[in-house]
Amino acid sequence: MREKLLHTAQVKALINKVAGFETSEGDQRLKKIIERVVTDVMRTIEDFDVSPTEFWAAAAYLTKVGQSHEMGLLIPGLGIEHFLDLRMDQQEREAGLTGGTPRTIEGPLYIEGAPLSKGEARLDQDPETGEVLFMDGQVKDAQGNPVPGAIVDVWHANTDGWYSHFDPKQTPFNLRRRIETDVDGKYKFRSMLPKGYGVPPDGPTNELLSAIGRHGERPAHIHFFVSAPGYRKLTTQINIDGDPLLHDDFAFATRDELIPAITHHTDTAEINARGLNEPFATITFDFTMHKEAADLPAAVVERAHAA
Ligand code: MBD
Ligand code: FE
Repeated sequence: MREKLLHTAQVKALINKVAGFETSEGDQRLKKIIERVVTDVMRTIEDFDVSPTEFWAAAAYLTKVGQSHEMGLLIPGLGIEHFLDLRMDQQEREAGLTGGTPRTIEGPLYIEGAPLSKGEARLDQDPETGEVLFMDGQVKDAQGNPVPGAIVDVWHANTDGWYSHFDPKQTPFNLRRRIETDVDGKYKFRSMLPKGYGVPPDGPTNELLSAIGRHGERPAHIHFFVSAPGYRKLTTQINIDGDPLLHDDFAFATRDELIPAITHHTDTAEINARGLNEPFATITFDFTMHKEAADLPAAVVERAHAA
């Protein structure tokens, strides 16, 4: 077998210099991370006999991911955003924090500053064809007490699977609202049942997923941030039960506790009572929040949002 260059004194000395170990300047932890990442890239090149042409194709690929603003798609597609969730879950468990509504990934399509209202909201402001959804529930603490004044920040795709702000056909903040829970910790909203999202078919994320035989589709879902003073911010989603991709999400965000029952109402009297002409759906989902405490991983994840 050919000698591994990575094990030679020459390459070890190279990596040592690359990572900045020959100077006392700079951040020590970052040096170790750079050492690891550079070593792992070199190991991959060597073990898989990656040619220079292949390597430069990979560099060009990453450039394209950035230029297409698809880093936020590639990362969940590679399971890394879900892995970050699993790590936070683990750290919480180790600190004795269990139960509560599970977190799941934020995804790349949140926009700050959605209209704020008290108790209830209507999310669909643009005309759409599809099934009307009424969703309601309560924000509670770990003991089951209501949390009034919590902010339920909700966003989801339209009936074609597109998100406002990222879709020139929708008006700003369509299907995005912040709802403050009432004295009983309750929220409710009217909207339209979303369709699942698919990554841009001609983009670099889909290019890689296709090359490894995968798809870039998500089942229909609704995103939430739930926050209240003194509580740990909850980042989560619910899935729309019955979606064929429920357990085949390219972003790995589905969790069993996040698939509430959905009721499709077809009774004429019920339809009329809601002032509608077509069958509609209802979902009830309560959020259970944890009090903030010491020795827990930060519940607020700082990340850049489109604006
Ligand atoms: C989405 O709507 C989403 O939630 C994720 C995680 C990735 C792409 C689109
Ligand atoms: Fe989404």
